[in-house]
Amino acid sequence: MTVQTRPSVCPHDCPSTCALEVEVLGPARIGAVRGADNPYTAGVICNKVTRYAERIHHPDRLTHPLLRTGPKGSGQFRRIGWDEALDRVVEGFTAVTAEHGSEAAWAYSSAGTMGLVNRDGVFRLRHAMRWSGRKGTICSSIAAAGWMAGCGRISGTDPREMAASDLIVVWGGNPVATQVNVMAHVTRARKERGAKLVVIDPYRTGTAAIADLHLAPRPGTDAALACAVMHCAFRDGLADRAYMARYTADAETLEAHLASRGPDWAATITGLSVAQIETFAGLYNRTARAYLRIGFGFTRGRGGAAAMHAVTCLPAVTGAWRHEGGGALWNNRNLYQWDKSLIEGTALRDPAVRELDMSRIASILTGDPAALEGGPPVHALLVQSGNPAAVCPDSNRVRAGLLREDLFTVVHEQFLTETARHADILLPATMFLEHDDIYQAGGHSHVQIGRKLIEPPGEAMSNHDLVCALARGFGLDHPSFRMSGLELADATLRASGYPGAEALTERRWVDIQVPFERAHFLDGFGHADGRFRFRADWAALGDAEGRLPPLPDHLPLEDAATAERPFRLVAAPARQFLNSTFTETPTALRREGRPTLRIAPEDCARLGITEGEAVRIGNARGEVVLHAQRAPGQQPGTLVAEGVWPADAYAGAACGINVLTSDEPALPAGGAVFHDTAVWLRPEIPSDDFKPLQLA
Ligand SMILES: Nc1nc2c(c(=O)[nH]1)N[C@H]1C(S)=C(S)[C@@H](COP(=O)(O)OP(=O)(O)OC[C@H]3O[C@@H](n4cnc5c(=O)[nH]c(N)nc54)[C@H](O)[C@@H]3O)O[C@H]1N2
Ligand SMILES: Nc1nc2c(c(=O)[nH]1)N[C@H]1C(S)=C(S)[C@@H](COP(=O)(O)OP(=O)(O)OC[C@H]3O[C@@H](n4cnc5c(=O)[nH]c(N)nc54)[C@H](O)[C@@H]3O)O[C@H]1N2
Ligand code: SF4
Ligand SMILES: [Mo]
Repeated sequence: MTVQTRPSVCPHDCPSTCALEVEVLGPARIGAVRGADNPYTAGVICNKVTRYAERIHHPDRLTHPLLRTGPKGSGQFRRIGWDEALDRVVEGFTAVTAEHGSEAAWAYSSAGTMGLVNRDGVFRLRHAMRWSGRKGTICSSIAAAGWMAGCGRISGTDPREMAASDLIVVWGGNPVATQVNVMAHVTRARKERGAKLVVIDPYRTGTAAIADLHLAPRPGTDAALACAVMHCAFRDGLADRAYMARYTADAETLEAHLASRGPDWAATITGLSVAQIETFAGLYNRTARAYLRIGFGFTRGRGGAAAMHAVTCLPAVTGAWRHEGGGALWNNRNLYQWDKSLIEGTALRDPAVRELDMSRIASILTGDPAALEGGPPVHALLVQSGNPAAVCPDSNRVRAGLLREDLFTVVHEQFLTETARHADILLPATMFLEHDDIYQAGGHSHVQIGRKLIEPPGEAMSNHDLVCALARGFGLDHPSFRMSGLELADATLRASGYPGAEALTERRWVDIQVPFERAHFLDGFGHADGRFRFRADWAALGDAEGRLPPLPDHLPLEDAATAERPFRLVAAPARQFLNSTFTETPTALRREGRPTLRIAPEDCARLGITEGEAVRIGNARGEVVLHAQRAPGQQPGTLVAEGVWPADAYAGAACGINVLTSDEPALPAGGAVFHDTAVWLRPEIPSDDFKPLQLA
């Protein structure tokens, strides 16, 4: 047997977008996957993808189109041919739009693949058909608004510069689980320079466990911590006044505003001690080469954008942006200069057609007029590259919507996910090694190409090919519908000023990192006046009512703990899963074990909860049963459940963790508040007269 090693790119929704080396064992078989020698990937990838053979050659892959035969959601289907499947989809959508108008059809697409051709191609189909659009809020809209408020452009310090940092602060992210190769760069800085690692996370994550300092604030209180750190900088003469005068606006206003927001004030809000806050403030404010590696987690709350803005103010006060290894990175998306007009069919778009907020699919499918923006109910749904039944907030209501008899649902998937179970027509999708695509990366600065390396199983079809086939069925004509995925990739690369597909295949990646001055905003921030804004213009970012605080501050916007629901739940990512992806692979399931609830030792003691015991948590939206895990390192009152497990992994009722989360849109412009949930907790004792336990 000859083993060839071929280049590829990880397509998953992860900031690392790793460059890969894939063992190809035959026309339709792969072996091990390794990290490539790309300057950022540096040979390190997560073990989810190392063992990708388990996922791509999984016996449960969908291989043929299926037609529902049992009741909705039963998962009972029979095999049909592609021609019949496409005819039925076209007929179903045509009937709905003839009766209810084109906006009654909705293409819900998500980020199962991050390849531009296969992720975004469905946009041109929906533009051409005038179906309702999809506001892409599920992941990053809160964080993006918060970053934009201060910096005005979404990019930051090259992550490779961590090698030159003396302090790395991982704020509200858990890279050991969620983007492991960050840790390779952190480890190097620690070894070579003795850099310190600080982690700010409500629980002792894998990253926090190896940090020099772990601060575990109450969830949703990061803005208060950030304010106190800045207060100390002004108080201790460590604010860089020359830098602020040159690069920022409203520094005096900020200083005056922060005078009353010191460590005592922040300690009350965050639950941290004054000493912890002073230690961190001293470390941050006194280190020139201080790198903030900012995660998404702390922004997944109602006040998340304000928290992000507050954190981004730190290097603008200390002037850390001026130094190599200093500054901050959340995401690099604005570095890329894509011309996606061909992929997205931009010219076909009618801006008058409504865009529905994907994070609110629960309210949308159950007919909430505000969520429907005053338009018609959704009667035809195409889901591609997403599993909203599991990953979206308020999943009992998502499920109720998917069970509607007057909803025609088409799902394009690789597996029989919870969403796929609710399909009327279920179509099999390829995986990344079975089609061509191009990729950008949020966590670094490389444009990459992933070529088709093996044949798909059965009749699985790529997103691109499905979009083109449906376009033909609807009688649409646009040049992009006649191009292959590779041709579309090539045309898009060239139109964007990057090497064409063949040249990029040869080179493997193009590093588009900008010069130091630009990456560090030393040639100006992204706003018209080039200045960092301590005073955020939230109205311009969509907060019409002005509920977010213009200056960095703690505003209690969260789903606050009450006497009835005294705990705050963080629904964090699991290391072996990627959202709901990989929950089908045996090794991931075995390593994760079962859905657990991390409970502070003090709470375990007070409530008499023992390790491994079944506990039930709930609120007005739903209830879930998990197994207790005694978890030192988090504050009493904080609960953490890792992973979007399949519903049937939870003991008792078939419902997952997102039955508890709310689909209330975050300020200023929407976004899901996954880590902002108040719940009650009780031991799982099957008795009707059991009352929720409360904190003393
Ligand atoms: N293994 C694995 N990797 C993944 C994913 C996965 O599910 N599993 N998901 C992928 C996706 S889509 C994304 S967007 C990224 C996200 O990756 P991250 O940026 O790491 O963000 P989150 O995944 O939301 O959560 C990270 C951490 O935020 C913490 N957190 C929650 N609330 C707060 C708070 O109020 N304050 C602070 N300081 N911290 C808080 C959580 O406890 C958690 O440890 O990861 C990607 N990579
Ligand atoms: N409780 C809780 N919920 C969360 C989060 C959290 O932290 N806590 N994180 C949220 C975040 S950050 C995000 S981004 C969302 C992600 O939500 P989703 O984007 O829905 O992510 P996944 O659950 O990974 O589902 C992606 C699906 O796409 C399929 N897929 C992959 N590639 C392809 C392809 O090429 N074609 C087709 N047709 N299908 C494909 C996969 O099989 C998988 O079922 O989840 C959110 N949900
Ligand atoms: S770390 Fe992220 S990008 Fe890298 S292989 Fe794993 S999932 Fe893919
Ligand atoms: Mo995400």
